[in-house]
Amino acid sequence: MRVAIVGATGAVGHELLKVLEGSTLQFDELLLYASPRSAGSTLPFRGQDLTVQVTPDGAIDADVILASAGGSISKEKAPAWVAGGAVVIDNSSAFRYDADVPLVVPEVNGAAALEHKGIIANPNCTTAIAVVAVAPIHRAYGVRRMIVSTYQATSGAGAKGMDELLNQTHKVLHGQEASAEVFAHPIPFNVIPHIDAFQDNGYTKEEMKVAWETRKIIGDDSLKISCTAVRIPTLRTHSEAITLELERPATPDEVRALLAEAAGVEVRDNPAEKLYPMPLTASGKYDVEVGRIRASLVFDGGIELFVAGDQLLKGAALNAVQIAEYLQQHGALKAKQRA
Ligand code: A2P
Ligand code: 11C
Repeated sequence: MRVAIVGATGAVGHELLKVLEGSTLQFDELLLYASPRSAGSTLPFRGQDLTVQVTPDGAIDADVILASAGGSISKEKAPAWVAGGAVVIDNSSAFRYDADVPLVVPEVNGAAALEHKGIIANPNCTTAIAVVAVAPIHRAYGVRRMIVSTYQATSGAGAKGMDELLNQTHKVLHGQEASAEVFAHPIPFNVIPHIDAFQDNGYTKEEMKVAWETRKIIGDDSLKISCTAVRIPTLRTHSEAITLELERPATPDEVRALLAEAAGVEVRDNPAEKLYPMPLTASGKYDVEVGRIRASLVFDGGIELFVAGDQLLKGAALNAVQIAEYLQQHGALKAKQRA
């Protein structure tokens, strides 16, 4: 079994290597690809230095390809990878809304991955982190409306986003003016309510992704969702305040008990002990932290909560590897015959 990472040198690529190190996925060989800029460089994996190769134009001789080099690379190259016999788990938004491409968070709709036609899409990080907490509530109480406000880390814009936060903060602390290249405005000591392109309806694409993708993963087109997505000066964890209107009333204790049993969730909810989700505690963690669970003052019987999840892990690399693990556990990952 051969696994390939396309975009191995990026922020998500690095996390893919780390998650694969500890993964239960059985494979014999790992191939690393990036742009010509990185060709020949090496990355450590299980005690070896693996050489990064230029991403080829055509097929890659791998059984699973974890793609994280951006939407345009995936759009251009994934059809050839699939034609070459690989299953592509794509971290970009290139195929997420295609009817024949499953969009998968294994804890929520893992079985959808088994229906793939070659490509399985990994959701937008903001969506993946939210649905881990919201899907169990939806199953038990029926979510009717969902209002989300996000606090998104710079890693959402890749390694260059994290670099911009660190470099520009250093500049500000040394009395220099901060400029912005990756983000729309300087990010140090700021919050920016603008992630991805503005749409005709006044929402950004990031905000619409949360609505489109949550509906597809949860499998309920009637779910009403609105989101305000905001970039904040943190490194790698996205936090989200979520308000839920429910079909059947729930109490905070019931939701706490439900989420304590939910896969991929760590309930961190004891305000008296100053215990709640935060980037500082959620970064580097596989589980999504959920807390501040309380009765909604707006929707009778509804619930308000706060989540924090590592954008590079559950929001990207971890979820992608979990999809591959799910396929293998269900006998749906076969190594190609090689001479
Ligand atoms: P490279 O490091 O060689 O530029 P991030 O999301 O952190 O910015 O990472 C993007 C990833 O996508 C990197 O691994 C980057 O490689 C890779 N990448 C960027 N452009 C291309 C390309 N044209 N072909 C293949 N990989 C690319
Ligand atoms: C951000 N959520 O925080 C974005 C990054 O659709 O995969 C991920 C974009 C995507 O900037």
